[in-house]
Amino acid sequence: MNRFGEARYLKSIYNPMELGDCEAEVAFVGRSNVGKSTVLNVICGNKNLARTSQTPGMTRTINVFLIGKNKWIVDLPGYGFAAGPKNDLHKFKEMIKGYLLSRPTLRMALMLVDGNVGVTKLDEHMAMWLQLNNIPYYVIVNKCDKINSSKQQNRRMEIAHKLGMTPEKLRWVSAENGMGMSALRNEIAELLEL
Ligand SMILES: Nc1nc2c(ncn2[C@@H]2O[C@H](COP(=O)(O)OP(=O)(O)OP(=O)(O)O)[C@@H](O)[C@H]2O)c(=O)[nH]1
Ligand SMILES: [Mg+2]
Repeated sequence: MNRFGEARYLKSIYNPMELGDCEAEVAFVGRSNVGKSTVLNVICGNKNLARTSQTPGMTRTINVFLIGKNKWIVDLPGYGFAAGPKNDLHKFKEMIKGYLLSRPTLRMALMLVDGNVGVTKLDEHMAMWLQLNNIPYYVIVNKCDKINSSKQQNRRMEIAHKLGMTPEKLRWVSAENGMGMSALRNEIAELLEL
């Protein structure tokens, strides 16, 4: 049975140390505007759950969504957002890393990459940092609807290569047309033991 429909907003936190405990959690990480909040909404079948925007820098706190008694899906601010006060960049970075390093219940970081933009330096750094810190992660390529079908094969190889993984390991999705979403939903259900 699909329990994502019952997901609801729980809280927004600035300081990861104040998050409190849960039973199990997964978290969306990735560049600003890559579609983290949108994918979360599609997974839960509720487009009003997390706030999304065409402009980067929408999510500015650690936002927690609750499923069941005590399982979380966490939406993080994006990295690499350069507009706004310079201090914000540093603040977001600290928030994201502080969160990722302090959660023993984190089952998987769901790292989104923009299929149309490809892998940026910041994405490479994040993947390396996750590896260095032994944080398990999936790479999910979003916005696949924007990739010309003739370019898909090359893009796949290129993204995999830059992140040092085999192409088969990439998850290929689109929040726009729903591609890959039910498979991803099933994987998250398994990770959280829903
Ligand atoms: N074409 C297309 N657009 C998408 C897709 N997923 C998200 N978007 C759009 O991308 C924009 C950014 O989406 P958000 O979900 O707000 O991105 P985010 O990663 O949460 O951004 P921050 O909160 O700023 O870090 C919105 O205009 C979405 O509608 C997709 O699969 N395809
Ligand atoms: Mg967001």
